[in-house]
Amino acid sequence: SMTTLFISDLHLSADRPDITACFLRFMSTEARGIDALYVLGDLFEMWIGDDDDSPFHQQIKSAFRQLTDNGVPCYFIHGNRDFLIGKRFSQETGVELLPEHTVVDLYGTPTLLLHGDTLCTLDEGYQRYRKKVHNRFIQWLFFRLPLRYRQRIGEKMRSDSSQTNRTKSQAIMDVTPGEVVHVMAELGVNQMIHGHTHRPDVHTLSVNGQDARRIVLGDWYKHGSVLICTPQDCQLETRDFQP
Ligand code: OKV
Ligand code: MN
Repeated sequence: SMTTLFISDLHLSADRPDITACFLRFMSTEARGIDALYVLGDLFEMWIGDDDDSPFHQQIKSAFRQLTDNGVPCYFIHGNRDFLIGKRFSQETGVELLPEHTVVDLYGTPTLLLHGDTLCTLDEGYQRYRKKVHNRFIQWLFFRLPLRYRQRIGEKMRSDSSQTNRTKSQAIMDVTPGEVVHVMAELGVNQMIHGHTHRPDVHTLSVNGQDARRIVLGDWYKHGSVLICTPQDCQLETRDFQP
């Protein structure tokens, strides 16, 4: 108690039972009895609709249901991979979906929570793609397709994208420093927590002449990664897949 946990970029999939096991252990041990759990996007490697009800998805959903039934509030902000998570997922899990930029009071500090992909403004190709797949009419068309077609489209788009990303520079794929300051100033916060870049770190910066802090969450590719916040401080930690 008096602890809030933040995770992101787990990229859960049936192909990575090691990540899934680490996540399920996290949910049934250290996430129990905390003040709140925030998932800041890319919980799943892909999401093509809440109607994809595989045993794998059922297992993940029941882990959230168990936590929320036990009184731990769980919140989710969409990532660039699982932006189609919707109302049905929320109802089945008890997880509350939050807007893409959300300010919360973190033990007295107004804190902006977001996935982080919107900060990567130099990646113009990605931002153009994002605008298309976030368009409500395009999503309406996509959802009219049978699940199997949507799965096949997802697989194709993922293999095309891994080709594209190999040729993009690290600077383009990281956040734009000016955009960070702009968004924080606009929302009047001096603390921000996000994921997406897979570069866990705590950055200090200046916003309108005030000291500010940007905490970047880590991914779950080689080990689990969690941000532990108490009224005293916030700490980035890792968790071994095979303890
Ligand atoms: C998620 C990413 C695949 C990046 C497609 C309309 C359209 C939604 C979709 C299909 C793909 C999500 C939902 C996936 C993220 C990729 C490839 C790159 C960079 C349409 C609405 F266009 F077909 F009409 N998609 N899936 N990528 O497989 O989960 O984030 S996904
Ligand atoms: Mn991401």
